Amino acid sequence: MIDFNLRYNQYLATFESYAVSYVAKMQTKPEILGESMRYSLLNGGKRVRPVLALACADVLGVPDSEVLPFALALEMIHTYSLIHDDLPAMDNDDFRRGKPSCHKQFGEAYAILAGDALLNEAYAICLAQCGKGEKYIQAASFLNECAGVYGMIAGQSADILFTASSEEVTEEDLEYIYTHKTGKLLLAPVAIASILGDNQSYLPLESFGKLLGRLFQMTDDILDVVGTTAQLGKTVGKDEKENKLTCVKLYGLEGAQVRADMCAKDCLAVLEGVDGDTEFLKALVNYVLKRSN
Ligand code: GRG
Repeated sequence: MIDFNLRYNQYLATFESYAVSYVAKMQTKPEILGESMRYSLLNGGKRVRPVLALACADVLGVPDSEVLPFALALEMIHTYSLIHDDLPAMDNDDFRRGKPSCHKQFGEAYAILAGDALLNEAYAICLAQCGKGEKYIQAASFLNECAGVYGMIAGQSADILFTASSEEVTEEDLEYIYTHKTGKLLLAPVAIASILGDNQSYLPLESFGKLLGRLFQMTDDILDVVGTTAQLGKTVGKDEKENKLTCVKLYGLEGAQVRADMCAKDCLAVLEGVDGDTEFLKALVNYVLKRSN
């Protein structure tokens, strides 16, 4: 039996040292640009997406060195989205990962620029991989699709549109937000690992990534109700206050919890179709289901 925490921390340490050494080499003028990027990127997130990328790569026998650049690009995109989401014009949160959010630390203008710069740097990292061959181009394109107009940004736009909407909201609307806002960036690490592994187990891994993204957002919605600011490092209870479309709003707390349990079971079931040792991924499903931050 694997020691889940030990393995998670090993993947995390591998990613962290790669990310730290990459950003240490960045020389920006003015310095505050690099400082604000590093502040948010190296600010102690859970690193679920890079851990997923490394874990899926392990299952498929893809070396860390192949997947790490994409994992870093992905985490940079995730970080930019959090910086922009925290801005007053969006979700307006003063705290992120237990610390002042980027705009509270550096001001709104620098926070916008730190987000923009992280997004650009993410694609610079991907472009540098593309010369290695077709599958690297495919991996970079996949990430771009997940993050962009037909991915996370579409999901965030829908989330804003449905917040405090006087229109009747449906299960389909919620599904759209889940799939795009959160789901795409959790699908990306899983699918990219498979692409880099010459599409091994692509279909079951794709289903796994989609279901895990759904589960992740369900537990996020639930934690906004049952979690504490100290645990989560951000303000809680905002979804209800702002009348956001969440699974708790649609199904009630108990209904949301039952659906999260069902979704976790579906994640485990699709992993049966993956060739290789998926014990860590199964334990990761349980971690996402039971997470407290
Ligand atoms: C601004 C284009 C744009 C998009 C913003 C990320 C996002 C989209 C909104 C933030 C709010 C939210 C609930 C997003 C869903 C994804 C999510 C659960 C993000 C938090 O991810 P974690 O828990 O954060 O992995 P850490 O801090 O651990 O990295």
